[in-house]
Amino acid sequence: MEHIVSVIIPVHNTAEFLEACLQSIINQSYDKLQIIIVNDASTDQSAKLIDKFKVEDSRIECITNYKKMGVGFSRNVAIQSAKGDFVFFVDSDDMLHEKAIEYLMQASEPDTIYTGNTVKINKKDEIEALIHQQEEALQTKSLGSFEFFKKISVLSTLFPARLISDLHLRFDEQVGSYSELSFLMPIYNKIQMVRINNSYYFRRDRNDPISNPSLTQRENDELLRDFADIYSRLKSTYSNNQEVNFFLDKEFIRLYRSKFILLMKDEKKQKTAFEVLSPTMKLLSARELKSQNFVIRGELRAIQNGEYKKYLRILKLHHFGRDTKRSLKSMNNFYRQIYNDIFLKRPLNDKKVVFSSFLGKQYADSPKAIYEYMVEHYSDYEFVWVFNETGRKLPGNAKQVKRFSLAYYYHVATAKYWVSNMRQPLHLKKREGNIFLETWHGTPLKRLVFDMDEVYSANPKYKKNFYQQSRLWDYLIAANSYSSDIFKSAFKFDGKMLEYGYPRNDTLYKNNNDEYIKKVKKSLNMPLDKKVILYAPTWRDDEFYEAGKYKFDIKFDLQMLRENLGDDYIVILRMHYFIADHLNIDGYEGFVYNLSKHDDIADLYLISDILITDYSSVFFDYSNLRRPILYYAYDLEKYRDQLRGFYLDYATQLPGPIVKTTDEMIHAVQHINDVEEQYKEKYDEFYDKICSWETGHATENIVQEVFGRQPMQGTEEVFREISATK
Ligand code: C2G
Repeated sequence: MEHIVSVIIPVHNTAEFLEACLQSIINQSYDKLQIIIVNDASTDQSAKLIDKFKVEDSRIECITNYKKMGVGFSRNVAIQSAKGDFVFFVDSDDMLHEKAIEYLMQASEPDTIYTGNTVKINKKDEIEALIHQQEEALQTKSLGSFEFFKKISVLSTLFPARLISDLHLRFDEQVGSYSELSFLMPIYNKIQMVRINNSYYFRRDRNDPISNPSLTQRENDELLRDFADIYSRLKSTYSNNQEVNFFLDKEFIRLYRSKFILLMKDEKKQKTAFEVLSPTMKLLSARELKSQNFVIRGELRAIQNGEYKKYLRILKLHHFGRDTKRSLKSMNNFYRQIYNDIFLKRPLNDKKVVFSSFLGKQYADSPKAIYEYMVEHYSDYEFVWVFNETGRKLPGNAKQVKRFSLAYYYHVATAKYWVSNMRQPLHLKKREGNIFLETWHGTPLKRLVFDMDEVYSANPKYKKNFYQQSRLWDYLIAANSYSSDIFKSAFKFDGKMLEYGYPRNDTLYKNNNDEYIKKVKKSLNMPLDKKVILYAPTWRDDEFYEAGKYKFDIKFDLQMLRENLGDDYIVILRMHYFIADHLNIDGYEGFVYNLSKHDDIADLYLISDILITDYSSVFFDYSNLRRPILYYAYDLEKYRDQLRGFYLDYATQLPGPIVKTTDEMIHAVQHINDVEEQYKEKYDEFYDKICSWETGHATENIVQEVFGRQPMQGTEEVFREISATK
């Protein structure tokens, strides 16, 4: 007779992952399953999904907690209903390889616990690729208790039901995290463990630890509270069991050094954390204490004795030693230590502003507009520009510093104001009194941060880092109400939104005249008798060499373009600032101009007659000029449906046509008057939605709000004269 496996899945608000999880369970090749789902008072769509699966599969049973009871309680309730010969736990955001349970069931030594491989996964298609991966013959590996238990997890493991009932294995119900320790400790060193390498359990590394963190993604102070609680209780239960004691102590120190010590760096949390740590550390065995090195031993002793101040002193020394060691490894680490230890302690200069645009790559965008306005009207301020390559010709007398140089760190540490159009480096610290004006760099079409489901970019910590960085922003500029709404949800921004239009677009109102356009064209050595097509696409999240260095090649046929349009037009190619590939335009001189390295795209908007783009935010800005826009979206389905998703309906809400081939592009350009006529109504609608705040005066409104109004020139003198005559 085949054995039954009871699969236990506690669920709390995981609707976005649950379908994939349950599907992977009902698809198991080993089908003698009792599937017990415990809905722990979910408030999202989880209950609906569970019902749907229940109707489809009679092996599914559901238990509902009407109040949130936690994962320990939920698993315990399910254990009581488990009728199988084995129990297998799955978390509701994870997935199984289709043969995960079959492989474990093939191994059948009695009195042995079989466990599979746990693989961390953060994208849906990674899982899909692996899930169908078939393995050959059974591969087993004997595990020591320490090796098995140190992951403090019951996942991916087949537990004999008899073992659970004989030893009354239960999860702790008082803690949110580490409740497995109570379940696992009674079998520590009592039973043989074997890993079956063919069995795969896919553990989802959730990409949004802010909105819906998994238990392991909780904040360190919550983890410390739970660990301290369960550790203290288990130490007393197992006071006579040396092996369990040894294991618990080792775990405590491991967690202290990897997680809890970080709390001690956080001035807001260190005192409370110390108060939790101190009584708990008293339970640490002398043997474990002795095994630590001199510095750690000193720290642990101070914690045990409740000597808070002494502890902080030792810790400071510890960090100093570690930072110094690190700073000897690279110049940048050295500068960072000087930034932390010296520059951040220098007084803040209330009249210093540090500007940066596109990660130091360009003198452009809203920071440029703000700077140029301030040069004229706020002459008593000191200005610093951050560039990757300094020595540029700028108006005014801004200092230029190389990004991540010692001078850079000095100025970011001592300037009261930061003006940037992108996220600041994670390691920069905001001081009391610092004001951060985040201009951002475009009205969004593609979904951003917390509005994205999957993250395909080079950095899997995108959401977490973004959240941390955007907490430092005091002001954020939104060019239209559409952006303002999106930024609130996508960035979870709750600071001051500046709603005056984009400083970077003021030039589109001030300089949209023949004289200016001719001047720019001449400076770029362009013919004055040809019309200009500007091609400015965006980057593709999944095509990169490394973070910040993306691939791109032109997909339309330049030769065909020249043959058909060359008499009347020239073409500007303008790549996104993330693109690392160099375009080869040999042979197209005089027809194609590669201006990817040109600083400010606004001038390119002004000199062009038609914009061709894809999903870049450039068309929002360009629409201020009311000139025609074509959308060359050769990979629309992939980009929209898989990589990003959009805020607008791409097929119906754009102010111009989608062209997918070179032929269609040429045809649209040749009939551009018809295109304009055809899209007139949509364009007007779009213009009203996107450009209604733009007056050409966004910069001055924003500068006055952030930096305060400057006294009118001459006012002080007049005032002084009046006072003197009184
Ligand atoms: N840009 C440019 N040249 C391009 C593409 C973009 O100079 N070929 C500049 C434009 O100023 C544009 C900005 O970079 O508005 C942002 O580029 P996007 O293509 O929109 O992409 P991204 O950097 O991902 O920003 O809310 C906007 C989004 O964040 C998009």
